[in-house]
Amino acid sequence: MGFSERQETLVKESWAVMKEDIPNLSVYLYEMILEIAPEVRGLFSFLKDTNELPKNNPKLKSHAVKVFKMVCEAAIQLREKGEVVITGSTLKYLGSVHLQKGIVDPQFEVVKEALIRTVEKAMGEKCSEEMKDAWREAYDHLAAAVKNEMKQEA
Ligand code: HEM
Ligand code: ISQ
Repeated sequence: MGFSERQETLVKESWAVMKEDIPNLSVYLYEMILEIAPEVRGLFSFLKDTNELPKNNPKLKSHAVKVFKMVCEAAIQLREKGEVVITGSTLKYLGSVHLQKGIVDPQFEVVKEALIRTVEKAMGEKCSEEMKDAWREAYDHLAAAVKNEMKQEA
């Protein structure tokens, strides 16, 4: 099943809302990740030496924003081309960062679940199963591209 225009719209619509609340939502994304999988704390340079979330850390925010934006970008590409294409050097870089950190497949599921909870939090009652599925699908394709690159580099 392809990615429909409606799905693309759902992702874009929610991202437009999420953008207005980046400081809170980026912290929330990490909170959800750590709630589901506390053991990943040690992987993040800005979390490993603290027991809390350094809310004003620029890296914390910028990484989360990149993840949100990349999933949104993936939705647009899926609709336009039927696949996710991350430009050459970005994909190589992401592959090497995650390979070096030793990220494994189940952790991609953790991030997906945390992302969906963040969409729910942002959208409140405007969130629907259809909207969450659109995010899930876009994320899965993006994650597949990153995992594939990790395999190439391993
Ligand atoms: C770093 C994206 C999945 C853990 C990064 C960076 C980006 C990114 C953009 C920042 C690179 C930089 O600017 O230096 C993504 C995307 C993912 C994904 C798009 C899925 C599609 C995951 C997963 C984990 C993870 C599943 C596991 C918990 C990390 C860690 C870093 C990182 C530990 C390094 C953070 C630091 O200490 O600076 N990722 N990531 N990522 N990612 Fe991911
Ligand atoms: C994945 N990689 C890097 C940073 C992240 C921040 C929040 C959620 C997932 C992430």
